[in-house]
Amino acid sequence: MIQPDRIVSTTCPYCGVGCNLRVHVRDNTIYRVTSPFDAVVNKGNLCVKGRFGYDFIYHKKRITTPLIRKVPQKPGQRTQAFDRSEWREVSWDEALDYTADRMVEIYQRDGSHAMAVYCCAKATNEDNYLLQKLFRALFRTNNVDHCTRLCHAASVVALQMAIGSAAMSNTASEVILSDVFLLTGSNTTENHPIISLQMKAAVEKHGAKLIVVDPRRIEMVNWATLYLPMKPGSDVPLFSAMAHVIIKEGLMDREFIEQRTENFEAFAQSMEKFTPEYAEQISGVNRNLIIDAARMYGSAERAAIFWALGIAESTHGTANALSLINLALLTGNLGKPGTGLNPLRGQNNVQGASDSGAMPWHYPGYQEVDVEENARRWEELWNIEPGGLNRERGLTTTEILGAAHPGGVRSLYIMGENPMMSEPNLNATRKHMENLEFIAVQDLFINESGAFGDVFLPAAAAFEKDGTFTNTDRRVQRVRKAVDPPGQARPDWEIICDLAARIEARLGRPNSAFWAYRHPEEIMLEMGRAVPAYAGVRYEHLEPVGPQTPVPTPGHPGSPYLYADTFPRGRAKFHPLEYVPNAEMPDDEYPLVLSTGRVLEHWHGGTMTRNSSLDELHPVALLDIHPEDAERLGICHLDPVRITSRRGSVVARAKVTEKANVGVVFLPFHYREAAANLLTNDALDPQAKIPEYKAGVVRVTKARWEELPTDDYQPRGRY
Ligand SMILES: Nc1nc2c(c(=O)[nH]1)N[C@H]1C(S)=C(S)[C@@H](COP(=O)(O)OP(=O)(O)OC[C@H]3O[C@@H](n4cnc5c(=O)[nH]c(N)nc54)[C@H](O)[C@@H]3O)O[C@H]1N2
Ligand SMILES: Nc1nc2c(c(=O)[nH]1)N[C@H]1C(S)=C(S)[C@@H](COP(=O)(O)OP(=O)(O)OC[C@H]3O[C@@H](n4cnc5c(=O)[nH]c(N)nc54)[C@H](O)[C@@H]3O)O[C@H]1N2
Ligand code: SF4
Ligand SMILES: [Mo]
Repeated sequence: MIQPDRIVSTTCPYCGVGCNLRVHVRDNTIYRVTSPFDAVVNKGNLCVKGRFGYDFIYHKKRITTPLIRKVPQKPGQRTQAFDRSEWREVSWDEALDYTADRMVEIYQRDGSHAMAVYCCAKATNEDNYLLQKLFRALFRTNNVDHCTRLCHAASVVALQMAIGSAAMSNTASEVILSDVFLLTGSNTTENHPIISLQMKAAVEKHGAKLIVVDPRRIEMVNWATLYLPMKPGSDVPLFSAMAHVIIKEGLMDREFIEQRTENFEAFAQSMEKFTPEYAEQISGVNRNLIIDAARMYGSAERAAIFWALGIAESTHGTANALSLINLALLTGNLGKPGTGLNPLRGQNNVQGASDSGAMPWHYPGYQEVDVEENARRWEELWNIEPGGLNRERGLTTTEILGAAHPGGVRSLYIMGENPMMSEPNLNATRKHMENLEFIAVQDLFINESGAFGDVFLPAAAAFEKDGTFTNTDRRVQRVRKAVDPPGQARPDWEIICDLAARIEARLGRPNSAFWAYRHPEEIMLEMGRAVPAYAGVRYEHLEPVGPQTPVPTPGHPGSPYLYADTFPRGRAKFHPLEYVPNAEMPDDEYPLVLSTGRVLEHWHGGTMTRNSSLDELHPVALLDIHPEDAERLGICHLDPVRITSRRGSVVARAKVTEKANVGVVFLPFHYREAAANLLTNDALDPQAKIPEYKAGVVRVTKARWEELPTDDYQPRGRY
């Protein structure tokens, strides 16, 4: 057996569970990843990504020197350059000078509204804090956002409206204390694998009852007492019908409602119409199942709700999330262990990037940008003249690209995101990218978006730098450098500091804000000075277990569950609801609903996992389709199929499976050669601005074998 030179403790760079890793290093090379049995988050368990998915850092396509495009790009005529021969290798000085020159030129000509940045939920809290600081303090813009907009934005907006805070209220592992838990819109086994183990243990070892509500027969259904196979987009009527039953049968917690909530009467009145019969018509779920679910959840001593994107990624995502929040308020299932409202956050550091201010309407700590007192607080901390910071809410991820035209956004800085795979309606996204005047990219690889860039700044991966991630249950955990970055790649925070100093010099305000950090810990301390939830975070207290925010003072043990006595907004608020159908409903031309999402082995646009050994396990795009639908269309297992929506068309292979329900097909969005987002609808939820990824309509037809994407080969993995 290889003897390691060192074993480094760090945090998994993939999902929001935040598993604790031990990285085994020999000769400055990672050769193995394990996890200790006493790891607080994951008890030594890892999924295939944490265990084997680290080798993307060694892939031959990794970029390790700064690059500038050889042919200067013009707005309206930009092209993608994946091949390194289309780029010139340059020094860091040249790359950073060039980036600063181009951005300052655009800013001085067009003003702050021409500038925008995508932050990165893969990068650390410290990286994100600095990048939003750069754009707010130097370019005076709030056009700062990240993938949270495409993710749980609706959950965040709904929780802010009802409670005043958006994070998970409880700790995922507390599920073993629940008598009943409701799981909806979350394919937990594939997307939060270690939390799914805790859920299975809750059922098997602790006798908890599980209610699954999902349009796909996901694996967790095997552990469920009740499974409600709903039609996509019918959440509001279904969960409101549960509320209807709970009210009618007197199962609500009157004391909790009276003492801790408001607006109950208006809410109860709006629930009148949501009878189980009405909900059955819309959701396709038998009324008796809805009544059983209501009784089960409503009469439990401790009941928790877990949800993910099936709720949020909808044109009525905010209402969907409110329908779940209403249920918890109605039954007083908040403020105790084993209860709560738990949106399972996706990226390793999406909670942290949001906390760190990578959002257009908020400074770090969810402080609204249009509140004078907040702006003054940050002006003081960042040494900016009074009135200097922009008081207007910025544009969101999707709005930034929509504004890519003369007079709108001209310069986009992308740190670790891939809109050309992750945004809806990619044919439209492509036009927006083409129309930008300047694009700077800070990533590990030239991904589909980076290929549009003018300049590429090679970043160090999580295994190559220090910092912190905040996981889905608000735990602040250390990220530690295990190996040196390859070539000239540098940690994100260092790149941002060097760039900021150059921009300041060009703007004639040298050293206006502070950029000379020696270690990420100094960045965290600065953020803690103005963000109460992080005020007590000290690197030395993150050993061996990081505390859960809020951590108001140094040495504070952290907060496993929230709202024991009060809610951030005082009383929690019930919201009356109406049913609104999806933006597109099936018709003769497009008879099937297309749901999109993930598989266990891959990550989003695939930049990391498809450049790792994980790709062998699931190498091609498969469209899940129910046997009845397949038979009707004359499609056999693994046949090539063409999937067509109003926006585009792709060819993939069919996976005939009862995991799909009749009328709903499912395509993962990981595969560039069959990009699901060429098909998806870019209609947005009016409040949260999140797109309808889970419910476009499509037509599926048999395709010819030669229509399969050229790099398709016989699937030999799990299928
Ligand atoms: N392997 C892997 N894991 C990941 C990721 C990854 O790319 N790969 N990404 C991470 C990220 S960023 C995120 S945000 C999470 C996402 O985690 P999930 O939300 O679990 O991911 P999806 O695959 O999008 O699954 C959405 C679920 O919602 C269901 N659904 C679809 N439509 C509806 C509806 O109308 N109502 C309801 N109630 N349910 C519906 C789907 O059937 C599916 O079970 O995963 C994280 N974990
Ligand atoms: N159809 C459909 N589309 C979706 C969704 C869906 O369910 N269906 N889900 C949406 C959701 S929930 C999300 S979160 C988005 C995700 O969308 P994105 O955030 O755009 O996708 P990722 O592929 O995770 O992009 C991460 C990038 O960061 C780079 N990276 C990794 N580590 C680092 C680092 O330390 N530093 C730097 N600088 N870069 C790094 C990776 O190489 C990669 O290029 O997709 C959304 N799009
Ligand atoms: S469950 Fe998430 S955090 Fe844990 S090993 Fe898998 S990807 Fe990493
Ligand atoms: Mo996400």
